[in-house]
Amino acid sequence: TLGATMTETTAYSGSGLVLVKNPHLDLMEEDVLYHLDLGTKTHDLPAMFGDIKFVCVGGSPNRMRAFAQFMQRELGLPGAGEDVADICAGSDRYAMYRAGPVLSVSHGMGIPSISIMLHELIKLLHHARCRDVTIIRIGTSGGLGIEAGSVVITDTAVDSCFQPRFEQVVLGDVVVRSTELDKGLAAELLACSRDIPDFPTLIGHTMCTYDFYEGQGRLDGAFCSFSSEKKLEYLRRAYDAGVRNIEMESTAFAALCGLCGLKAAVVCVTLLDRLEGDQIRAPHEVLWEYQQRPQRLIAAFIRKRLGLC
Ligand code: R2B
Ligand code: URA
Repeated sequence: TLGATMTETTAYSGSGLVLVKNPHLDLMEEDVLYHLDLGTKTHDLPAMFGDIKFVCVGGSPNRMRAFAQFMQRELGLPGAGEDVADICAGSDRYAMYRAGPVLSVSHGMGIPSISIMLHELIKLLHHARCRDVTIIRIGTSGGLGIEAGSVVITDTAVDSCFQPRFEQVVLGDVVVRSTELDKGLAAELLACSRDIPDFPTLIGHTMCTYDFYEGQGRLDGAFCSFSSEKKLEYLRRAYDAGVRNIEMESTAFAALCGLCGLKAAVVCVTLLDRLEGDQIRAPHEVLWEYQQRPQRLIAAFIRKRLGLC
């Protein structure tokens, strides 16, 4: 049986530094960021990353490389059009690229994968003494009652019971963490979307699940234990609770970034409307263009923040 429940909430960093709330870290002579193939003794992290102001994370390594190349062009940086180097090339778990003040990192699929990456990324930002970092997850999702290709900016990440919480078992106890995201940042992103008229952008709740198939109410997995009616009843309840899209990382992302005082946002494109089906049938070119949409919005946001437009 599970033990007591604790609740932890979002932190505020007045200094703009990343708050790593772990007393053990200070006692360590060296910190090896194993899955990133980086470390405090092997790399000069302040020199490599000290000036990073924007961190963008997304599931796929190739998409995050494409995003870094796109940002290189958008920011008019030297070397635009050339290849970018994978900073984590020594690890085949995650990929990391940089374009000026922008770091682009892949996180794989699902909460366990993004959690491991975030622990090491947050420590990296701490060791590098980065200040005033904004972190954004750009991803894909299934939409709820909205046109495929719409971009959803998350106001609140909720779990499969539509609650704004991230639960994790620590030493046998359930630790509950808040999944609040930065409201000001979400509003700023929505304002940027007004200058990109070619696709709809909206603010809504994002539901985060532990599975793509049964966990998201799909009928087309290898197993399914419910009827089509039950599925639609669940998805409509989610819609009525304010959920506009479904993905697999947002609660952990919001909770871990919130705990260390990082200003965080989640911006995902929807690949289909889950009230209309389960399978993703759009052609590759269409899906490829959909995946550009969050990237275009974030590029506009970063350019605006840097005073480039
Ligand atoms: C969105 O897309 C992936 C599943 O296809 C998952 O990582 C997510 O959150
Ligand atoms: N990613 C998800 O998690 N769900 C979808 O339906 C599409 C992409």
